Amino acid sequence: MKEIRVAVVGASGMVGRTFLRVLEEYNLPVSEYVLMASARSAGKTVAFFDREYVISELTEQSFDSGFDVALFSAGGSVSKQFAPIAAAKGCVVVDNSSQWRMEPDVPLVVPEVNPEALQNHKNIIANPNCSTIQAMLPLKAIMEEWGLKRVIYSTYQAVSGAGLAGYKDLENGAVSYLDGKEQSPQKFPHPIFSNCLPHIDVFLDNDYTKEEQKMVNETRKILGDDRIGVTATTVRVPVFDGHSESINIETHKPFEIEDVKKKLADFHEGMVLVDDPANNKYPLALDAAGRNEVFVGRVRRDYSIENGINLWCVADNIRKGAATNTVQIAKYMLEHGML
Ligand code: 3JM
Repeated sequence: MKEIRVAVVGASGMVGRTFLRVLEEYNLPVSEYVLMASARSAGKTVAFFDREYVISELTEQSFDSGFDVALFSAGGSVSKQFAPIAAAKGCVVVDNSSQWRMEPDVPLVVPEVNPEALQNHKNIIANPNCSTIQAMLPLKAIMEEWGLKRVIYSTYQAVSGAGLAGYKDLENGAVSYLDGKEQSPQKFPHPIFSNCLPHIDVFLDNDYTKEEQKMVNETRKILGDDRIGVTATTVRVPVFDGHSESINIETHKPFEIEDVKKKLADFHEGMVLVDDPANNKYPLALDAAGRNEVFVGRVRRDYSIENGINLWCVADNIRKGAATNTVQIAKYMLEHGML
């Protein structure tokens, strides 16, 4: 396999730091890594593989030296400005933000689910929202056998999804609360410790949050069927790492619940069935933290409708929900001669 030149854009943020850990683990054939960030973080050094790397400032000239792929996680506005510049220089951008996801010529990819979408692109590939990514594995597995009519998501999302500032609000909030003081959140609109906030990203005109709308739109695009009914309630909970989701599913065809469990267990090595309620075994955020797989369990029939399933799905939102999925896209493209 050829050796590639890789840029990491947003190397100092929560997802960017995890890019570095995942890249070390995957150890792709790379001739050179260049780490980039905004002027604020430029000049900082970070440990990566066996040495210290200096983060360089992202500018309009950053991609002139020729890169095969750039992994972006520096927010929507940076992606909006710089992804087209990199793409025009022949660099494939795999972007973590919501900026390009719903553009028709931008593939939105979970490699275990829809790698075929990578066939046609204009050098920008989008990484889906963290909450969407993890749900795609069980939904695709079920869709293959029984078809999907309707999906209802209820999420329990970690503060790491709001970056380092989200972490701080939970840490400081816990200390204040246990000291009997008022919490003074900087990132979230309300105290997050001992609380649940049914508010992630901004509110839209239809009274959904943007996070909820992303889950609806992205699910249909990735699974390639706009007729699937999808709705979501997304909630921030006082958990540091790992998103948990209750997923209620209505299939087109009847099923045996044991067949559903078997299908989920056998679908892909990227998904692990943890479903042994008699021994208190089910997916947990603390167990998923630091892991690259998606965990599913609590698989059971929804007796309120004819073909209904309930399940519980957990993943590390910064790994599979962001960094791992992005690196897996790059790896897939490299291995299939697309870079
Ligand atoms: C998850 O600053 C930004 O543009 C980031 C906002 C953001 C997004 C997004 O909309 O790209 C924060 C956390 C996401 C996401 O993955 O959709």
